[in-house]
Amino acid sequence: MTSIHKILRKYFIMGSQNCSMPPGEILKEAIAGGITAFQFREKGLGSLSGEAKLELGKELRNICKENQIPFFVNDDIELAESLQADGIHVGQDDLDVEEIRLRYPDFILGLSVSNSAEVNASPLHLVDYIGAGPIFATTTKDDAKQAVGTDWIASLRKDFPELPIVGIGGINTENANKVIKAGADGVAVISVITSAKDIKKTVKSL
Ligand code: TZP
Ligand code: MG
Repeated sequence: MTSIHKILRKYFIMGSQNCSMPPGEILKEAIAGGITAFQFREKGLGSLSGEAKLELGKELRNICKENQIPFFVNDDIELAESLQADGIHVGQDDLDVEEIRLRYPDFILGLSVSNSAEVNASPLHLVDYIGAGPIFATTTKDDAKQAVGTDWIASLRKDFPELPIVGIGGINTENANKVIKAGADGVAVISVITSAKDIKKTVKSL
């Protein structure tokens, strides 16, 4: 099994609401470009629910399986279970981390944190990685909190030398390097890939 640090390197997140072409096509291109993980995040304005969400999830899950790309589901634990996901990613207001850990010991478990108060209140010993951000301003998530900058990554790295950290929010081919230099194991991105003219090239240059 690949280490979690490597999995986080180029972590692509997408739901149909982020796409102006078929999500499966985008995912295949992103895989060809070299993403190291994928998260199905069907959420927000224009997102699918019920059977349609499940069907898209199955399609994307299969693409990941065929290409040996770790597949994560955002929030929806039942969906993660029925798609036999490799992992689940939750936010501060979602499912309880302790309960997930207890019920699904084998899932790779990720938790979003947006500031130090959240970090201090989170059971970090139970999670496999944190998603820290938004690092830069983003318009992709409607309820995104205040951008924290790469200095926060550096201070997290100092406080938690061993903790797997992926930076998220407003990351593109120009600034990804700053996030890694500050100490993150990887970058998690949505729009830089979903809106790219040349997806493969964009992923390569991240
Ligand atoms: N969580 C914090 S920022 C964000 C999420 C899901 C959106 C990231 O999208 P983009 O387009 O890469 O800024
Ligand atoms: Mg959430």
